[in-house]
Amino acid sequence: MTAKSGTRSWLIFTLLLFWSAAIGEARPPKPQPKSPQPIVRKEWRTLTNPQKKAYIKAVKCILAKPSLNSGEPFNTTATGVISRYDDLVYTHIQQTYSIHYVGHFLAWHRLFTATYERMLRDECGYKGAQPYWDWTLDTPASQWTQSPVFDPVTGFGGNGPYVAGDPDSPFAVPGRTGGGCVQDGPFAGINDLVHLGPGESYSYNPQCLKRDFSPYFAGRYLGINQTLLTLSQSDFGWFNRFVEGGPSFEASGVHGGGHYGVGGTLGQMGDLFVSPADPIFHLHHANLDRLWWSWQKLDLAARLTDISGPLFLMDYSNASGGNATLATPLTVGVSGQDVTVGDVMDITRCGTAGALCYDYDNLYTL
Ligand SMILES: [Cu+2]
Repeated sequence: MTAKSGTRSWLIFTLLLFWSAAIGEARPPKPQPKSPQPIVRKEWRTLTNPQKKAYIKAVKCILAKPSLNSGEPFNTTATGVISRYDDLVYTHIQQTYSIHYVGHFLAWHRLFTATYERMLRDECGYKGAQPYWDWTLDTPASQWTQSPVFDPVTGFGGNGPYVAGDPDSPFAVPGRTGGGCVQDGPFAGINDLVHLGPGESYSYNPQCLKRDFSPYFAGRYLGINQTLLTLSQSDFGWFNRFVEGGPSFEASGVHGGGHYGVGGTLGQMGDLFVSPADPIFHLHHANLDRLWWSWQKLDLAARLTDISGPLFLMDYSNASGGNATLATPLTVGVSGQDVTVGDVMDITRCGTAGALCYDYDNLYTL
């Protein structure tokens, strides 16, 4: 063999090698890219202690990350919007009148808590799913304060000390027992944990986290009977009204049960505007979302598109406008892309832009 023919056969060999590589012969098939699988939300008390710790650590991380609401054209009066956590509280305050007592109440809050879950994971390295709080397990009233969710070591801490108020005030939540700063747990002793509120105020107002437990209220509105009565409603309009209840304490549903059972009159959870300032908010709303998904799953084919209820606050007779539809827009401000109600009807959709991708480990059943 001459040197020249040796070079040529090497060239042919190399070409053959490339050719066989190009058509993929003698190689294991390339794995197909997997479609994303829903992450699974679990009840707080079923998490292991390290999982609980990891969640609280991620919450503290979001509380410390700088806000994305900065520069023009951001509202210069909103000086209380400092952290990523505040970004969510702020958008809730801004929209309070248009996301409560409306047909898209559950859809908006589903998006809101999923956005928080995504922030914990993408911005703070949290590996789990958003936990939910099945409050039916903490009723009757006599069991309320013993909830593992309020545990000082493995939970969110408990009640504030009693602060007297006028029992005849229209804002006096029946059975309230606290009202001061939380005394234990991961959020105790922080005098500027909350930057916004009370009510609609956006200007910097450093406050502690306050709770004003009403075990009576929780026992009355968060029991399994009330929950299953809600689940048994045959159309979305009635289901939603059972969840939200009416504006008076007496007419509360499970939604108000959690808010006033924890926040009473003086705690953030009892404040319609600034309630997301208490990290328990998202565990409560995850369970309301789980209740909605439980309801949807009872007749999924029909209920993936069943939406109704007013576009405007308590406009149940449609005097001011029409009803929410699948096309009704939803926004969480700087923290996520704008979507529609139709985009959040299926929590397990995954894959497409703006779609949700989570599930629950178990559901309520009738
Ligand atoms: Cu809300």
